[in-house]
Formats: sequence, C-alpha cells, structure tokens
Amino acid sequence: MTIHCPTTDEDVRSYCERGYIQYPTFFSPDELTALRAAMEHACTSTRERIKGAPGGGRASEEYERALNQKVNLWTDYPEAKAITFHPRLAEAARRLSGARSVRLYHDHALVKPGGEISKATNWHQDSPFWPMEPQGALSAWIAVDDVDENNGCMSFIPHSHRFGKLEAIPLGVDGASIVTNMKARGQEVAEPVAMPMRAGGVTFHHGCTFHYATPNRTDRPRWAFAVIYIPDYVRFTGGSDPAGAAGEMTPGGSWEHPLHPLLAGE
Ligand SMILES: O=C(O)CCC(=O)C(=O)O
Repeated sequence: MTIHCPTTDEDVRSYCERGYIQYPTFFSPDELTALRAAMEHACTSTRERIKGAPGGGRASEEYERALNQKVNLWTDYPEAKAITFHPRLAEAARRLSGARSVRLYHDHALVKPGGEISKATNWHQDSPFWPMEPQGALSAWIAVDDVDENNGCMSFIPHSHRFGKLEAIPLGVDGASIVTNMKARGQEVAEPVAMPMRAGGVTFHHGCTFHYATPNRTDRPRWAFAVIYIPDYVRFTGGSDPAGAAGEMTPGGSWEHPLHPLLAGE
C-alpha cells in the first residue's frame, strides 16, 4: 500500500536539527470530529486516567489545572483508534525518527481547562518519564481545537533535544522548569518558538525537546490529542508502563507486545 506521507528529506533534516516540526494542515478539521466526540465522552464519564493503574492513575488537582489527561483511548474508542493507528501520521513519525518501524507507546487526550484555574504546562522533557533507551521516541501533538498563546498552544526550544535526557520536571508544581534549571547551570538555552495552529495541525517533537504550553485564558477547554511512537532501535529499560505491559516485557528487550502495536514499517 502506498502511503501519501508529507514528510520529505528536508523535513527529516529540519526535525533532526531543531527537535520538532510543524505540519499546519495535517488533518482536515472534519477528520477529527469523531475523535473529538470520543474525547469528550472519555473526559466527562468515569473513564480512568490510566486504566488499571492504582487509583485509576489520577493526577493531583494541581496537575489537572494544567492537563486533564486520558491515556490509551484507542483501547476503548474506535474513533480514537483511527487517529492513533493513522498510517500517514505513523509513517511521518517513522521517517522523522529514522526508524525501520515504529510502535505505539500510548495515546492520550490532553485537555487544558480554561479560565482562572488554568495553569501553564511547565517547561519539561518527556524522555525522563519514559522507560526507554536510547533516545529517539517522539510525540505527535494534534490540535483538535484552534490553538494560540491565549488558549494553550505548545512552544518548543530549538535544538534542546541535543542536551539529551535530563531530570523529570513535575507538571503540578508552580514554577518548576527545565529551562530555569539549565540556565542556573550556566547553559545557554535558545529562545522558544510558539506553535499556534488551526484544528487539524500537528507538531512532532523529540522526547528530549524542551516544551511548554501557555495557560488557557479562554472560558472553554483546549482539546488536543497526542500519540507517542517508539522507534525499533529503542529498548524497554524496565519499570512502569502506562499501557500495563511492563510485567510481560523484558528489561533491555524490545517493545514487541500487543499493547504496543506496530504502527508503521515492519
Ligand atoms: O498539551 C499540553 O499542554 C502539553 C503536552 C505535552 O507536554 C506533550 O504532549 O508532551
């Protein structure tokens, strides 16, 4: 099957250089209508944050002021699965990460509440939270709403993935920031680049790229959906796995498991 993937060699070069890339019109807004309905259902029902995790994987109230999150919607909602398994999206991730194939780590709805309570998503890297080595895993962040700096669009620091994996930054703690930490160590950190885009736009970012999202100053929640891809050259390092497969995988081994299905390549 031919997959019409927009990712060119120049895109791969730019992603490797900067640690992120933006596709402003990856999906049409109509392609996301069913996903949005599934996300709304998951977020307004009793659906756990992380299914099977102790206490449903509930995050602190402070954390939920930055993000209301539901992990692995693909296991419950065919409408979410259609996007999580979307061949063009997965093929873009495969090409950008220089992999022969990519597997799913997990998907997640990322809903930033609006209004006074809304908080920024602190500057952080994703990789310290992922049981993976070497680095190379990446996220596709899909704008389900139009996003800008008024309602919680993402920002990235160019080239920051080159710092490699650093410390985990708590998202529920005011002022915690990997940028502040690095500057305190005398490191030069580039200026951030904001990523406003219309619904249907997608950014990909490397697991070590510093990223942030503004608080949502509007009175409506900001809806986004992210899919995280594991390149074939990345091993499971042991420890916890939000998909619930940790006990059935070998530390140091591959991510081959039905809960981490192959999404592109072979
Ligand atoms: O949606 C957000 O506010 C942050 C998302 C994020 O940090 C991520 O997708 O890695």
